[in-house]
Amino acid sequence: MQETWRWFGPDDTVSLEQIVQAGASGVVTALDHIPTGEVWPRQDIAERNALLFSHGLEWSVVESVPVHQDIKLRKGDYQRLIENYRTTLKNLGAEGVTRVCYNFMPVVDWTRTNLDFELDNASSALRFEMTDFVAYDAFILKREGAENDYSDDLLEQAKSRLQAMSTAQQEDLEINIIAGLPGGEGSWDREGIRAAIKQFTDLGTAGLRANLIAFLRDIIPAAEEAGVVLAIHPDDPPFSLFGLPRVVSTADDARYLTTEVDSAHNGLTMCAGSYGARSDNDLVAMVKEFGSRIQFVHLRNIKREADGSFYESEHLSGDNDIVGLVSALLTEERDRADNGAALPQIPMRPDHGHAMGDEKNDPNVRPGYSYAGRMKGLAELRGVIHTVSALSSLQPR
Ligand code: DNO
Repeated sequence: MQETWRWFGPDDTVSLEQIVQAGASGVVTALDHIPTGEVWPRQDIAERNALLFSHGLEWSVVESVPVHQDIKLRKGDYQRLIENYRTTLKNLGAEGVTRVCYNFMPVVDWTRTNLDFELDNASSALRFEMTDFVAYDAFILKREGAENDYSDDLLEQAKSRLQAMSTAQQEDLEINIIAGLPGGEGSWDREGIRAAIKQFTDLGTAGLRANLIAFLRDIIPAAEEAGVVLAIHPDDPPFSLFGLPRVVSTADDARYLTTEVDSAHNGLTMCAGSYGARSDNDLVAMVKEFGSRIQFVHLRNIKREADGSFYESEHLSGDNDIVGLVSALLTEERDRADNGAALPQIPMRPDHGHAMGDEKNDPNVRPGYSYAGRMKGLAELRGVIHTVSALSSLQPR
């Protein structure tokens, strides 16, 4: 696997020199200064590329070229926005940047309720706690119909949780949920998010799924022509939030979108932490099934709880079978090499890391994107990759 590192551009707290020191050879980055929906000019792409290249790094994956909400709704100016998306893919391909991650989550990108969940070893992790989320949705945002989406027990627990929170804690919870996490697409106020949610709940699951397939039919031919592969990122968390439809949460979802638009350029991101937040997603089986369609990997672990809550554990210590997953991915790479693929390696990045040491209380460090925490994760994962490769090369084919 190619070791890569997510970089948020020149104002990231982690420098390109540090990425090189961590041992990664590729960078995962995006042109976040370009508003969602606008074309990424070739010049801007070339500049970012040259900057990485001057450090001996490769721009392995774009994460993300965000998909405008109007494309997800297929309303308003969506045709122009799709044309822009095609042009961006063309420009990326022309500059030699050939892998693009994106998602089709409505309204909110990845979502957590607690960005500073203290672990036993005093480092801090990201956490999604169902009771807190419901407290926000039903009693702070007061979304219409929220009470119908949760059990009476959960609503009771959420009410007591809310009563136990100070005003400052309630404000923090709101910021964590609707103000947007790194790599997301900006933030909402209460009125704005209520209106956006309504549009998508009116559209419903079938409608959103149809819009995803239509979008893929619109852009995959352009990706093929540009020599770019797309890798859709799953919903994080992989279940409905705010009663919103979700269409990239399960193996069934991935199967549907890869078969409906059956092109090698219509690929998947295997985000272990997102798919793995559901116990009914068998990650190893998914790698075996989707094989050559997996174009990008996020390696991360989580500890699940019965009500859907989870926190991000150390890379090797949660509920996901990381050794099994790595082993399945290495087998997939070997198959690609056997089939003559020019670039059999799949880019992976250590996804998220704990905040520890000096970074723990540094407000400039992006939640989940510390240097030390990710480096610890990368080092552990590198050990697994190395060991599994060494042992499996001893096995007869
Ligand atoms: C979180 C990330 C997400 C992801 C986007 C992909 O750390 O996995 O921000 O980049 O959802 O479009």
